[in-house]
Amino acid sequence: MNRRIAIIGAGAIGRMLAWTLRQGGQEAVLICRRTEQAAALKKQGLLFYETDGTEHRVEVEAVTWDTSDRLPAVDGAILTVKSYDTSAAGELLRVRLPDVPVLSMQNGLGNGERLVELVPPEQIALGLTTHGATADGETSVYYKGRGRTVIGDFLAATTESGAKWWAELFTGCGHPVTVADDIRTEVWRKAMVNIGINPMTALHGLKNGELPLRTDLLAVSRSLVEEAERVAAAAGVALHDSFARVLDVCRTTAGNRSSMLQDLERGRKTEIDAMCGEIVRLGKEHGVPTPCNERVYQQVLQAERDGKPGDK
Ligand code: KPL
Repeated sequence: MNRRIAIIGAGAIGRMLAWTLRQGGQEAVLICRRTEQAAALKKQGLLFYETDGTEHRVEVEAVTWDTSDRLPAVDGAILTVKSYDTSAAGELLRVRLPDVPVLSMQNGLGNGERLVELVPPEQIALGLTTHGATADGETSVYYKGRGRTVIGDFLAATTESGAKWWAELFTGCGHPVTVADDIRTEVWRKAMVNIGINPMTALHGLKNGELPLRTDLLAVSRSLVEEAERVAAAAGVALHDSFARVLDVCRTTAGNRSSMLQDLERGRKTEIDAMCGEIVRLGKEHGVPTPCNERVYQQVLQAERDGKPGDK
């Protein structure tokens, strides 16, 4: 059956998912922040580049989210906005798309918790993907390599599983999805990797593979992750070996510049609030001290204000 899916956030992952849906014969409506991007997507379509450089162009619908642009009726909505825009996107869903299943494919902690303030919990699924994609200009996306996508229901014991619906939709488009029974733990596990890598690479202008070579900085990363593991345990999420996973990801993504480093280099707001910021907040709630996360959180906020990464 043909579905029409709204994708809120037309960055790399939003564009990759729009392409995937179109490939599978579904409709995609990209909801963009900026009028120029919506206009460019409407005019030129979406350009998808395979890893060998082969170019594909597909037509997509595109609208701007905070104007009076009419939103077409859709069967579901995917959030791919940065974590600091989750509440704004949730408000858009509440007002303009109140009854559809929602899938958050975002970085960091707390996205489900922000959404549930605006969208009924049984409508929410959370997802993670390790497929690589890089956005270029307003309309292009470069596919960087296959990964794995997992989706799970925000309410673990829900009877009407939105996660299964999303998994069938994507699998039918040639993008296999695993349904996770405990997506909360998966979200935490991924967030641990981001907490271990993103702030220290961003503050010191390092590629992921350079971090393990700086033992002084790596010790800070270890403290960030160990504190965060204690907070997770207090919040009922048992995690093990998070720092070993950080080292593993530094190795497998050695040439990458973390998303936080790229944000600082471009003078943009980072997702530190959904990483160290959320650890500090939850630490206070559960009575777990988080001095290292607090310090690094403030350092990244300062670097955002200064508009640049620090020195190596
Ligand atoms: O997800 C990432 C990010 O940069 O945000 C990692 C895994 C650290 C890869 O760069």
